[in-house]
Amino acid sequence: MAVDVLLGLQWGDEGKGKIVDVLSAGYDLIARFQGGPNAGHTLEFDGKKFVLNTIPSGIFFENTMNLIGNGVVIDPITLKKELDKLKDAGHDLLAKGNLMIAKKAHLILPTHQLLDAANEKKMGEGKIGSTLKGIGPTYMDKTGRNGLRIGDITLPDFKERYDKLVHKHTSMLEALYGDVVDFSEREQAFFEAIELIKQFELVDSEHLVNDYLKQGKKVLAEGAQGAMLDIDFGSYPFVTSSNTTAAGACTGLGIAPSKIGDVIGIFKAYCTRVGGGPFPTELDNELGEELRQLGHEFGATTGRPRRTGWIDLPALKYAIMLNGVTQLVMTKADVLSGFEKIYACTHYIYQGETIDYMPYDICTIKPEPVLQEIDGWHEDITGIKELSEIPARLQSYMDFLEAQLGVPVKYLSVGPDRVQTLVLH
Ligand code: 2SA
Ligand code: GDP
Ligand code: MG
Repeated sequence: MAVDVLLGLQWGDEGKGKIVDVLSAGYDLIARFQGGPNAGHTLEFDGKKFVLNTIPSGIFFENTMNLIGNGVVIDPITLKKELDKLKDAGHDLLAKGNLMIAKKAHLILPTHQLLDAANEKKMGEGKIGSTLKGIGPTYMDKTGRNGLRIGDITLPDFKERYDKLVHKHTSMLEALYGDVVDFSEREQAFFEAIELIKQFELVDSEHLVNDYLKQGKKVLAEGAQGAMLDIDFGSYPFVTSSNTTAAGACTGLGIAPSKIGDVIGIFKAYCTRVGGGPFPTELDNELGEELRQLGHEFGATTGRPRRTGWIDLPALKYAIMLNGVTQLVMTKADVLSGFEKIYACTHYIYQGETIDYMPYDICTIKPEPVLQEIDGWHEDITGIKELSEIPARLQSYMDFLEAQLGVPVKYLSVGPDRVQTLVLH
């Protein structure tokens, strides 16, 4: 058995949460492998809507286990809020026993968030546009070999270890920024949340996942953010601090590359980005605003307006290559219904040359998109159930994309609800 990986191919928010939920019934284990509560994965079914930040999107299926993997960074306060909210909605994960947490996952401390905010403030105009959830500083402590991990919470000297790291953070904040705001309330909430986390099964995720595979069980690794936000290959430095690409599933769960099966890449029929950084096909105009309103393009975690633009094929091809994508999922095609013409960026004009790949530096030298005009479709597709109902012009848009990208579009999503999904192949 192999681990299938599902991830975003753009700048995040492609609809990963929705699609993981759709696929979950066919898997025994759903495992988040990177990122943290910067993620907002939205699921809708039976008239209800849930936004998950740290918890995997497979929790609504009776026979599916869920794992927060070692590559994830966990803010106990946010995790407790997520768990409490789910419990209020009738989904008590502790009672159900369908969530496990990797001992090697790192902890986000209240002071990591203070550092995140202070760093962003210092950068001013050139800021990353972080979600301010403490992601960057936590991964810095992980790679700097200072971090605290979930497994540490059961150690008798956890409080001393915590105090030592907090002392380091407050000294940094004082030295760099002069003062440290009071975080005693958050600290109290942190330790309360730790008590709740202790009640969950804390596991060695590498053994757990490999044992699942040995037993012939099906595992789906759930990515967060998107390929263009990858720490190594994204639009650096406007990226997140983890490997959002398929390689991150290996390190973030403890599985060998030879154990990866299908790689399911998700993209929107257009493109969005939230936060700072380059966005070659951005529509910073009325049309972009129309797309934002029609697609409800606002951050699922922060509520920030997402920037919108046309689909970017050089960026998508790059993401498909990096991830070894074997199946594509196109979401939000319904949002484009009614546009007379839509556009796809097939090439960039970069330093006077026409190129069809992602160049090294798109931050200081902006690629100009070369756009191909495509006839739009007018039909409302949100209720379609049969392949025969797909409008001809939408079908030719998908045929065009498949030809350009060289990978089949296996699923088409035509609305936010679980049932608004068509299997194409
Ligand atoms: P961070 O917080 O340090 O990881 O931010 C670094 C960059 O990564 C971007 N980022 C995201 N982009 C899209 N969606 C994300 N999740 C939320 C959502 C975002 C929100 O689902 O809508 O609510 O604003 C996400 N998380 C991180 C971020 O914007 C920075 O550009
Ligand atoms: P994720 O981070 O990739 O899980 O995506 P988000 O949840 O941040 O953002 C995707 C948004 O689009 C959510 O509000 C989803 O409910 C919604 N969504 C997902 N698929 C579709 C679709 O096919 N059509 C429409 N209209 N909305 C969708
Ligand atoms: Mg999201």
